[in-house]
Amino acid sequence: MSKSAAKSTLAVILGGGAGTRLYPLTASRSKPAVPIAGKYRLVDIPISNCINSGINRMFVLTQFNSASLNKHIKNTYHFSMFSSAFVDILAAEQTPDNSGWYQGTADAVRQCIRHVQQHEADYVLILSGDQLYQMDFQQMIEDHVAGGADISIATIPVAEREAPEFGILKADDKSCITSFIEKPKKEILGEWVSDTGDEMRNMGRVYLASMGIYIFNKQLLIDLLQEEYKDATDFGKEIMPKSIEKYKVVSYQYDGYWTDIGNIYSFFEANLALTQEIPDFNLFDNTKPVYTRARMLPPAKISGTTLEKTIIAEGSIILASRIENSVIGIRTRIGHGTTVVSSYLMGGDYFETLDEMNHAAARGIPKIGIGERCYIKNTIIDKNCRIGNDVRINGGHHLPNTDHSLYTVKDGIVVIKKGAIIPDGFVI
Ligand code: ADQ
Ligand code: ADP
Repeated sequence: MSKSAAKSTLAVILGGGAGTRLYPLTASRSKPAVPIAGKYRLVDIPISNCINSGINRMFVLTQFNSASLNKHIKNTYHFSMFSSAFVDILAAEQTPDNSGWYQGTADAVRQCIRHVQQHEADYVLILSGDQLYQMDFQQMIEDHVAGGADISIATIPVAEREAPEFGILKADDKSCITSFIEKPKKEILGEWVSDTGDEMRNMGRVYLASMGIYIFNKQLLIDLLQEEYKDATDFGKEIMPKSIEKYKVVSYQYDGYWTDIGNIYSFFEANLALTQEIPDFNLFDNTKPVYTRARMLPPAKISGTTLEKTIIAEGSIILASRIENSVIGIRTRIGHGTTVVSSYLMGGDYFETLDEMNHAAARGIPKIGIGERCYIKNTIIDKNCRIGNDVRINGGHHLPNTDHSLYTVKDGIVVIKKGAIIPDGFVI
């Protein structure tokens, strides 16, 4: 039964709304294409979870189909011509009379529902595109089917500090959801405490939060979006609170590692957390690989560098003095005498040739990568940046939020914009 339930499921990955929370990383690419963990893209996480759960038909909904997203999906996920597997990007068609696209998650799924309709399936799994986790959806689908649910919501116990950022719900002893509130105010949280088990209670995690991961019976989803709630724009704000009154909506509690990476701060933290000795998110798990594009890059080359809790992706050439608590992405070049602390360097899309480097140098433009004797801390450096020599970027809460042409500062994290040219001696 399990295999056929997963086989009878279509996944819809919500690739991002207006994309302001991850700005400037989304200034020139769609959110699913944002690079994470040195060599992957955001969209690789939900896609890998689906593939590892036996779900191999996926739609990625995005506001715009950037060249990098298209290329990444095309070059990464090619399935056998004899299988029905696919990953299709559905980009919003913004027309002068259809400005409503940005309205929300339900609206986005409604606009692609004809594509869902065309495929044979009993269930639709709806996923967010900006979360880091490794979850077996097969188990969730099995429970959904066995329990005769109309809708299932994956839930996770969270603490008081985080609860106002999520949909919070209560369920009865059969896991049927009895009440749901989207992003409750701190003052009313008291009414929303659940019995999440001893272990969770000891950590203060007594609120059951929606992970924004939903299973719908396919026909019900179509009916809800096209008829019953045809004006609803959001799952969390409208469809879920309304549906629990009429349908069997079930909570599927998940206790593994799961984190939202939808804003610069959480994105930064989740990347750096990968450098811990035993990270919560395990890239080294044989049974749940994270897939990405196979690039055929040379191994990283490192000389004279002291490395502490650092991930270095392939194709990098590192001469730095010291790197700690950092993620160094593909094709990163770092010059002599440079120190990098608590930073995520996304790396480069290509290697510059010697001719190109000399040509740039003649015009006073630094090479792609980080120059010599720099100090970089609490910083994200987007792809293809050219950081000169003796540059000092010292991120931290002492810096106010700003948006400069070369970088932004958000919550103490400096983000150097894609392709930025930072001249010698520049200080942030
Ligand atoms: P949020 O994450 O705040 O809460 P939302 O901003 O609607 O909800 O985004 C959900 C996902 O859909 C994100 O990945 C987002 O990028 C994407 N998305 C939003 N609008 C989109 C659009 N028009 N087109 C394509 N993708 C779009 C939701 C739930 C809460 C739950 C949290 C868990 O509403 O109940 O607790 O997720 O993170
Ligand atoms: P990734 O390794 O991140 O998946 P790709 O290998 O797809 O990225 O390359 C990223 C982009 O860089 C591609 O669109 C590629 O055409 C582009 N690119 C390659 N060489 C150069 C170059 N010399 N100048 C500018 N862009 C280049």
